[in-house]
Amino acid sequence: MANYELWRSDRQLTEPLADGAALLRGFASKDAANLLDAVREIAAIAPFRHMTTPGGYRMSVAMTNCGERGWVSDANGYRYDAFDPETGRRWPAIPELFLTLATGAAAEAGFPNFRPDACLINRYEPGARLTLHQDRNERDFTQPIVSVSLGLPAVFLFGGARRKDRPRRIRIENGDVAVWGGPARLAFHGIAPLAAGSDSLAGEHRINLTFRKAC
Ligand SMILES: O=C(O)CCC(=O)C(=O)O
Ligand SMILES: [Mn+2]
Repeated sequence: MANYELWRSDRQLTEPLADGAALLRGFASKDAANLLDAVREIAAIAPFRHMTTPGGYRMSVAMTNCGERGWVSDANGYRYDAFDPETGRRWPAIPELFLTLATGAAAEAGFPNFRPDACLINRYEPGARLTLHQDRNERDFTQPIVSVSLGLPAVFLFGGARRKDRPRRIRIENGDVAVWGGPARLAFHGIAPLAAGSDSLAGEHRINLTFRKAC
């Protein structure tokens, strides 16, 4: 761990994105294989599915969840639910490795009291995208968002508090972790259409873990 800290601080891999937001380059790199194994175990219980927006569109990103609450979208709206609507069962628990990573990244970015109870798992295939949006279905906006990238690289769009604020385009890779909270908690963000590629661990996918305190 000490070497790892040194390696990170040596290369100054924390990139500020905005007041309250930072990109921790490579923060999850050493855990990537174990994180992806855990994602496979979760998906065996709560399968990836393409949810529908309240407006009736099929989302291009496939999703599942772990945690006390899971983020879901359907004709009734966006919300957090303790039960997986596909299986009728509770979502799998958040693995210890996920919690250690998420709370460690939050602390590194200046949020030492992060207590996530929800982890949305996004799976992108080439062409899949997430349009600019705010994460605002949570109750407590004093808690940050921690977002972990695994597998294929992507272009992260990070804007401001208004939809019309032009977003920065930032290339993010396997192991990068973005954290936003405080004055940046409601920043608009998204993912540009994923480019085709092949990753040694995740194949033709990008996997994203988004940790939140939902309730
Ligand atoms: O895939 C990402 O990096 C972003 C995911 C996201 O913004 C979300 O799930 O709300
Ligand atoms: Mn989001």
